[in-house]
Amino acid sequence: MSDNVTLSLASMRELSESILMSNGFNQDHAQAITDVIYACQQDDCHSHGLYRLLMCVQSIQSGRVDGQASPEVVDVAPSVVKANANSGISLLAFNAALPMLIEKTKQNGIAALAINNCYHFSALWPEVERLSEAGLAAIAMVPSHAWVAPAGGSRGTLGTNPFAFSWPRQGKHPFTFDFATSEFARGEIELYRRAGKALPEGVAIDAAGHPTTDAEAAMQGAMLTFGGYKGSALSIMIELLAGPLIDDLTSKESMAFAQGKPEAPFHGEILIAFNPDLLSGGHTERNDERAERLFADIVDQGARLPSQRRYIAREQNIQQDAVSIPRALYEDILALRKA
Ligand code: NDP
Ligand code: PYC
Repeated sequence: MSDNVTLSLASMRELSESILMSNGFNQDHAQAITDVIYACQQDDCHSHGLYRLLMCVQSIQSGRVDGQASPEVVDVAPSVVKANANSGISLLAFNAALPMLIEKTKQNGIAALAINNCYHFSALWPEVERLSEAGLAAIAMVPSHAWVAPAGGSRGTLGTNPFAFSWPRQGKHPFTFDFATSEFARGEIELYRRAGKALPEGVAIDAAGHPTTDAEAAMQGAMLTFGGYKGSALSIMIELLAGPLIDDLTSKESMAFAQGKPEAPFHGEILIAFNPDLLSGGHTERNDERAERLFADIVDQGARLPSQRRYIAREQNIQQDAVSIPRALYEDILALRKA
């Protein structure tokens, strides 16, 4: 028997929605969550694809995530939208606020969306990619849980704090990147632990503060930021912009709020969108060409653009109408289905 299971794209969607709904998410939440899990799995982003069904179900089973929550969107100012997720998973709040964020950005050149009171488990690239599909550049940031030591420190204070950026391109997929500011995302370490694989050096320290390549010891100890003090400073910026700036929790506060329960982190999210047309004074065409020359210069020397791997995986998986996941994960997911 193969160690992997192959699913058609339609059966992946059906599996995700049915697992979520059988555990108490209403159809709107199940669809919003599935859209992002599906997009990640389709692009072979394994740490935030079907694997995340485990976290979503654990979160609702812990009794605090509201699977029926209706988000409220508030028009705060010409360039500011706030969305209260009301203790639901963040994604429905994002979907509800997206049209207003796009509209404000188109009118004013720049606009921000603060999502508050959300449980957050997802990759950020699907969100910034949607803003670029509307012709905008965008960034997005969230804290998580205090698993990551600041550079020079020895205990978790910062989250894995992802940062995503997207730039629209005429007739092409956007230029998008999205990464944790820790050397590895937590989800990636969990996948190493599940596979019984050693981590590379420089990813984590154990509970005694010693470097470790053992995924379990890393989870008991602290993860490290990427790029030493530089990643550490970016991570602190994300704590501030997606925490106190928008009246929401830091990673440390979010971890305390969870009280040790295996839930998705509870906090806020900030997105900022930019309208190239207004900011370039109406000269988007010539500036798009300059951006394309920049991308071409990178690719010409054999380097790859972020998301290039993802777009290739997307094309292949759509063509084959199939994604592949480890059998052990598939069985864990099936075990989540409630009668
Ligand atoms: P990765 O290290 O896998 O990849 C990060 C980015 O770098 C991707 O855009 C990737 O493009 C690009 N990239 C990778 N290798 C290269 C290369 N050689 N040249 C150019 N670009 C490259 O990401 P992480 O593991 O840090 O994060 C994975 C996901 O986890 C993210 O989507 C993030 O949002 C999510 N996350 C979510 C959190 C949350 O709290 N919600 C917390 C932390 C992470 P490509 O995809 O094409 O390889
Ligand atoms: O992979 O670090 C992570 C993560 C935290 C919350 C969701 N994903």
